[in-house]
Amino acid sequence: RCASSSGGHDDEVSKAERANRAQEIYGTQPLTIFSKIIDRTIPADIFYEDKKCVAFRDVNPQAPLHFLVIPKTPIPRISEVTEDDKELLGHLLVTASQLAKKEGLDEGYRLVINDGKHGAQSVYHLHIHVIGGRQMGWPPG
Ligand code: TR5
Repeated sequence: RCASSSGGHDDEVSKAERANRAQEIYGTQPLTIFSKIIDRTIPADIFYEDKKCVAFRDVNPQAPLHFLVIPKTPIPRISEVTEDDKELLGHLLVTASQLAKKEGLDEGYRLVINDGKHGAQSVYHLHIHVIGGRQMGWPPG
């Protein structure tokens, strides 16, 4: 069982609420754990890297295949992007699509970007979830 094996939905939501509260209190966040993954000070299963982004497997997978595509530059969240980020955002999506293909997700998959409190974002470094390998439901929780 992949989904919610350790703690489940409520844990994820409360983790996200704590992170959101920290962001409200501290404003611009200090670097997150994802920056440490990028610079290899914290281990992660990085399976793709280029000049602008990295991709690694989610430590708490919600499906048989679940990985994250993140920019190297620490943009905190999708609601804070600007016109200047257009090219980078396009690159992240194209990379997600190419990696999904490489990983064999030829029956489809789900891309997710969580933002802020209502989006249940828990790490304030922009990331695209690529989730697949099983039938997804709709609407999401
Ligand atoms: O809830 P949002 O959208 O912010 O997603 C954050 C995601 O990061 C979750 O799916 C977590 O399971 C994932 N995550 C958190 C950590 C982590 C990770 N994926 C890979 N490696 C990780 N390390 C080493 N540390 C984490 N704290």
